[in-house]
Amino acid sequence: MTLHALLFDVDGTLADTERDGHRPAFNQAFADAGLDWRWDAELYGKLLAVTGGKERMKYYIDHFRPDYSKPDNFDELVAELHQAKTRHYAALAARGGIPMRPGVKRLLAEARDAGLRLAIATTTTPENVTVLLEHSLGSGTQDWFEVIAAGDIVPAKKPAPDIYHYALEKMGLNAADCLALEDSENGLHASRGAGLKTLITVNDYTLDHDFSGAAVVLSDLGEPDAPNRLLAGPDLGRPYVDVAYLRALHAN
Ligand code: XBP
Ligand code: MG
Repeated sequence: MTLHALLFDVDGTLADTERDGHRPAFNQAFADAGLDWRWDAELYGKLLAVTGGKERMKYYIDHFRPDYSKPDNFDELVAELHQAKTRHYAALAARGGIPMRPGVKRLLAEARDAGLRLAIATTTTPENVTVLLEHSLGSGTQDWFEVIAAGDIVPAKKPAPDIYHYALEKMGLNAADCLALEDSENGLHASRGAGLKTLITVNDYTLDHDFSGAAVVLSDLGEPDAPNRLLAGPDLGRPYVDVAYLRALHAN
């Protein structure tokens, strides 16, 4: 079995986008609309149980705001708030305000050099991905990814496997030929649901998630001068994730 491709999640995996990216963008959209909805970092951790910004807003109202009476055009309001939120997020990302996580840029460049095919499978909105890549990974880097599968392109978001099925189908690859890189339990359910071996790098919001079924759980991808920590899974004897590590993990 040869490793042919890597499928990357975005939020929490390529960059820590949630607490200081998506969250303030939601809050700005709420404030612009004169709503008293305000998501602090702790509440946002609970809201991350639901993927997708529109879905998250509805979950918030249903579970945390019994006092709010929904207008008849609630779905429309949510869609408008989400568009405003996307504009705020894009502006923040365009200022280069959201750095890539350790090892991400190095690994992507090495994978390209090694001839591995690259794709993205995320629940976030496509514009958010392209602006993040352009400004935090580098100009033109969206072309590194042969497929950017994102947002409402599939009817069911993660933890459903649909976005991974979509990306695999577009690439004409079997799950067995690929590895997925994820940061969350919802992401792992999605990738495993599509039959993909999955490498997890945790972040503050996902440290306590249940990662059973992951091929390995790491603190981050690591760098030659900043080794990562192995949290669960096989010790492949390498202090950071490179292409040789990924091939060994895939064959394991
Ligand atoms: C990402 C998400 C998204 C983003 C916001 O999950 O849950 O909802 O928080 O995205 P994953 P939008 O990393 O598992 O893909 O507001 O653009 O929907
Ligand atoms: Mg994620």
